[in-house]
Amino acid sequence: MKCDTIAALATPPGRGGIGVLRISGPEVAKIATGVLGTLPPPRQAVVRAFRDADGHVLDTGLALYFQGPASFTGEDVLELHGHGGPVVLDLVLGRVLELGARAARPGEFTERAFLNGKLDLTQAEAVADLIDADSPQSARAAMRSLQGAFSQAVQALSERLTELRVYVEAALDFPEEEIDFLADSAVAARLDELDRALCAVQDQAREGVRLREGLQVVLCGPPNAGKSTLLNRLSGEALAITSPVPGTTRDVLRADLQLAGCAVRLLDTAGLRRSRDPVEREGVRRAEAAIADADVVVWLLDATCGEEAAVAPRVTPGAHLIRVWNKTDLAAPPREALRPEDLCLSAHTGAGVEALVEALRSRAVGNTPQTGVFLARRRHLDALERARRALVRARGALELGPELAAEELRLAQHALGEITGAVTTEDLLGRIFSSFCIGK
Ligand SMILES: Nc1nc2c(ncn2[C@@H]2O[C@H](COP(=O)(O)OP(=O)(O)O)[C@@H](O)[C@H]2O)c(=O)[nH]1
Ligand SMILES: [Mg+2]
Repeated sequence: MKCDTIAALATPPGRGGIGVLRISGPEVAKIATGVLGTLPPPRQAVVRAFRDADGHVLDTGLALYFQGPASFTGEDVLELHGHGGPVVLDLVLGRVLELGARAARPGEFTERAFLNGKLDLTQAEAVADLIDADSPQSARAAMRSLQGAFSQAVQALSERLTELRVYVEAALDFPEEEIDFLADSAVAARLDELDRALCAVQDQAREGVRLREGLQVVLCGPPNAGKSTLLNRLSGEALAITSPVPGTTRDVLRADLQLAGCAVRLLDTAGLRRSRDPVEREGVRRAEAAIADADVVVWLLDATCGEEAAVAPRVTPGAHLIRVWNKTDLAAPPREALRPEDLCLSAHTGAGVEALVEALRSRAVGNTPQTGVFLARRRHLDALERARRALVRARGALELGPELAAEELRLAQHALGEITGAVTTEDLLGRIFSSFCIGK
């Protein structure tokens, strides 16, 4: 039920010059009359006394009424700007709740704005990202998303997909005459063009995620290669347990570092090997998931063992792989396995680590986005990737028949719809809005 009235403090708790209480929903006019005596004229700031049930003045301040749908949430909204003291604000909030409002959940105002069509999902997320932005760059990128840059890019892809679907589905409806035009290279060419456009948006979104989360660097490799020792060396702290016993690390460990002012998120993972131990197997599964999400994968090999034991990590296209031989204080890497681009170091003594830091730093600097990037989230990357895979499958299906191609194109469009919220599930909305602060 979305038709009740919600209220919350929109300013942070604690003392301040002013504190703003926000109320949204069908009961706003009744509540305004109860607190202020009369309903203020819409969109005009008026000075009023805020009164309790007995008519005693709790506070005086500005009242601002927005009549739905011309408001942030699309519903009737009242803002009460009082003095910013926790007790006095609490008294006014108590009065508002007494008049029929209920306390809002985190993000509920923005959720209503989304449900009432005031914002799409990427814009709603951008509201939270703008509030959370920790650099001028990320604030600007969040603002671009909020103004709809990301939504428009996704929308444009979706429209081109629609045109293509119309074309392909026509072949379904008129099988005799139209079957040829599927084999026709025009459809294939348009699919390729769309694929390129999708890749471009994917690149921008990837940069946007990096801006939000930092460059994601995953340390992986066989058990005992020295991954945890390297994490500790790079972070300058004994974060991870290291030991000669293979399979020590099971959980993914995280260290957030700054390299030349660029945020880097370093992840240490369980060694990649087959195991019967269910806990270790789960560790390997998590390692593989981290690798799939990485911007840079550092594949660490043990110079004392050679390459035979090593399972190559499966790196996603667009990510960067750096192969590193560790324990070079004990042995030189096997000559037949050493490639010219490999790095050699000792996590134990620190020799050669600077070259790896430099490689990561140049990657992080090279990836610092320019203007024009919109802030994006992993969920967007995931949806873009699913759309892309469906397009690739559609391309392969063209020769097999329009039914298969049409279905893949439908799936691609569905994935794009998840980004802007054209297609949503309760679960997804719950996850997104619960991460907001209360009052937003
Ligand atoms: N001599 C030497 N030993 C190392 C080096 N790096 C790691 N080790 C040792 O190798 C063992 C396994 O290291 P660990 O970091 O736990 O490996 P992980 O399983 O890849 O995380 C530990 O006993 C470490 O002290 C190195 O560069 N040189
Ligand atoms: Mg380890």
